[in-house]
Amino acid sequence: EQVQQTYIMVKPDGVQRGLVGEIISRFERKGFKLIGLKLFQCPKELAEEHYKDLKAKPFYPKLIDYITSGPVVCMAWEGVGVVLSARKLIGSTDPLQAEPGTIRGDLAVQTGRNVVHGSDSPENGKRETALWFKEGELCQWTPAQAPWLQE
Ligand code: DAT
Ligand code: MG
Repeated sequence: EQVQQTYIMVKPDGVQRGLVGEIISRFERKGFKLIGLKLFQCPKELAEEHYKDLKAKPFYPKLIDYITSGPVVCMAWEGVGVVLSARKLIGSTDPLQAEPGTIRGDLAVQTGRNVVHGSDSPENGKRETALWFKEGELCQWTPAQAPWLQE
């Protein structure tokens, strides 16, 4: 029942393929609250910090090259249960395994081009939101639809 934050990012392939609006809409229409949004060219150091847990993986260098290859769209979303729910909307890491109806299931074919990132725990949601956004870039606001989403 706790309000959580999650960091969602349209990766460079999603931006290049013109999928930004499509991807934002899926979280927006679900009913989560957008508290941060920007187009951003990610510096290598930030990509390395974001993916530091994967440093030992063979695909890590390619992953860093990919994430820094062009602009990304950074988003922070807030809501009760938003972290796990966003992961479900995104689908499995491998788009060929991702269920139809999910973002990766509908819009991608390869793990190395899986169009979107989502935090995997409430702790990482906070960590990644703070990593990608400065404090003044986040907005606390009350959507007009709030009473129509939750009783
Ligand atoms: P997710 O993005 O679903 O949280 P992850 O945290 O395990 O997945 O990995 C981060 C990203 O690294 C993933 O979105 C794509 C890339 N990746 C993961 N496993 C990979 C693999 N086996 N081969 C190539 N890229 C991989
Ligand atoms: Mg992950």
